[in-house]
Amino acid sequence: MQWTPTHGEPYRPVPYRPARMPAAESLARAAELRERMDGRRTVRQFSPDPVPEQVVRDAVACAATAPSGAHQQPWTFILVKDPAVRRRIRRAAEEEERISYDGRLGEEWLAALRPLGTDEVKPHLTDAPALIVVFQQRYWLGEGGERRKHYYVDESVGIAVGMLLSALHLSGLAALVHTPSPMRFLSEVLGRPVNEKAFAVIPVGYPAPDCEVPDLVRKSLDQVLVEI
Ligand code: IYR
Repeated sequence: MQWTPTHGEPYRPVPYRPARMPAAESLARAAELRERMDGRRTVRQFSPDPVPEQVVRDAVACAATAPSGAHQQPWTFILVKDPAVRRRIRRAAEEEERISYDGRLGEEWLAALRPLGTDEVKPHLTDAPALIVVFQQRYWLGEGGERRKHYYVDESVGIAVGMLLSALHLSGLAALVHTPSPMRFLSEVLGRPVNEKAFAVIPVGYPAPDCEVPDLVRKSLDQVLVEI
């Protein structure tokens, strides 16, 4: 059934009866998933090798199953493969990032980034074979220009991006959440409508053969989970 925005009309309840997974299987799956997810790393050095495009489309389809405020699904994913467009994005991002790293971020922020060693040079934007540029739809825009506010847009799009990163990783692809700031140039380069605001640029591909990642340590479960 084709989705159309609802406005006050109640949904019709339909049965939801997924077969209950036996506990033993649940435990085994959870443990395996935990280990696989722990193997995910943010990658900044990409191989230019192409990726199976349908894997990326399927990962976006997974992301688009995310829950959202009032089921408004306030997201658009732009898959950029065209090298010329990726070069334009890189040029514009590096211009903004240069200003940011030259001081716009402020000393405290720059100090927080120093351990990662990031700077204004962003080769991943042109090395990775694909970019997924995620836009949030701040409001719904009808064809006649009518507007309807969207709710919990940051939360909804954040959840969708988390699901996207999980799907990409579990399908064997590496990714980076890149947030050039300010991101307005992305709307211009990609010709997006006024109701959409760029949220993140996600290069997708395989790690370069000489890829390195920082030896960072994750917080333990004890540190992040409080059980009451
Ligand atoms: N957007 C900049 C700066 C940056 C900010 C944070 I917070 C990071 O975790 C990493 C980078 C950049 O992409 O370099």
